[in-house]
Amino acid sequence: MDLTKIKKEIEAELQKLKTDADCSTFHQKYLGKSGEVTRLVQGLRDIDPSKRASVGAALNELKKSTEERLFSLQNEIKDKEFKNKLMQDKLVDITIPEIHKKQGTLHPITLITSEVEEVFASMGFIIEDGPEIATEFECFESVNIPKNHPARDMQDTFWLNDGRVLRTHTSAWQNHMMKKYGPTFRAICPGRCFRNEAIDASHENTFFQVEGMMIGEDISISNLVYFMQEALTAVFKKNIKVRLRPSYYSFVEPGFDLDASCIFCDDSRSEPSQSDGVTTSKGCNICKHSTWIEFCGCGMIHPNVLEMGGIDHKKYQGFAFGFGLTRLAMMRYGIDEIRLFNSGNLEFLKGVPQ
Ligand code: FA5
Repeated sequence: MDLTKIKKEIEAELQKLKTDADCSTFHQKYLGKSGEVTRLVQGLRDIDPSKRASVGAALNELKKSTEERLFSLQNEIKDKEFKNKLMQDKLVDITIPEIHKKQGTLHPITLITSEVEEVFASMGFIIEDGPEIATEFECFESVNIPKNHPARDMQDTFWLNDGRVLRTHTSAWQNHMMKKYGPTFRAICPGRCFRNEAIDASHENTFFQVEGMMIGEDISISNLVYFMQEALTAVFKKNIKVRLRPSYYSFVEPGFDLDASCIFCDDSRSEPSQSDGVTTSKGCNICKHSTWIEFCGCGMIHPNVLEMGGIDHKKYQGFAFGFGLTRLAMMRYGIDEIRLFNSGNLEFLKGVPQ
């Protein structure tokens, strides 16, 4: 088995990858079920037992490094392809003179929304769009927050004269999605939300969220953990771990806060380290040296909420989550001031990588 030769061949092939389709062909050729590296690993049983351990270790290393290189190259390529597609999209008004077209950039919320939609759509989620004005039933009662329930105080609300509200969360669209799609579906609903809150560097009165729901038979929290981990890994192009902490939201039972492993931390610093006799603490300033960042609320949909959506809670279960899309954009593009998003500041907009 000539490992040096195959290593060289793999390296040369990796250099040639230009499109997402090239990456898939490469994966099939080397790492797929009957790929060359896979066959070498399978062939280990036929080699001299005295050499098996060392060859096995070298092969595993080759497989792992090839997978990692491919994963990061494929993400880079996909990113480029996606951005090219966005820039060519019909969203651009072709009647605008050429000179203006070149000056424009996409708003970070537009970019992050498209990215999140693309990731969830690739995992089979329907993309829903709910209205920014909701009835009191949609925003509160349908998600198990009756009148006078203390949970209403957590979301300071803008009321309209006709008794409707500017939705305080995208959960206001949960009831509609259940009635529209019935007892088995998965969907996300991104959109603008409003809360009558004091504004500071991380709180706006107008911000974006994404609601996610998956309902069916035998759905559990493991499904939620899997999808969130996959989605965050794809958005941040880095392996992200997630963990759950018990929390309270009246529309889920049990309810959790989901933390993501800190995207800003150098992975090698996930434990305290020592150099020149000085111990430095783990993590970074952004995760307050915990290596975790609080990401979203989630849980198993409360039986009352399923019933109000016309779904038999004894037969079907589901999870729901809701995360701050504006806050995600802040993390993704390294923006530390939320007020910039609605400021109309062109310098800020031009600075966001397209
Ligand atoms: C909710 O709004 C729940 N509807 C989320 C949910 C859905 C829980 C489904 C369980 C199941 P919360 O109030 O924590 O939860 O808001 C969710 C996210 O919205 C926050 O984590 C934060 O990222 C974002 N957010 C909330 N208020 C603001 C604000 N004033 N400015 C910017 N982002 C905000």
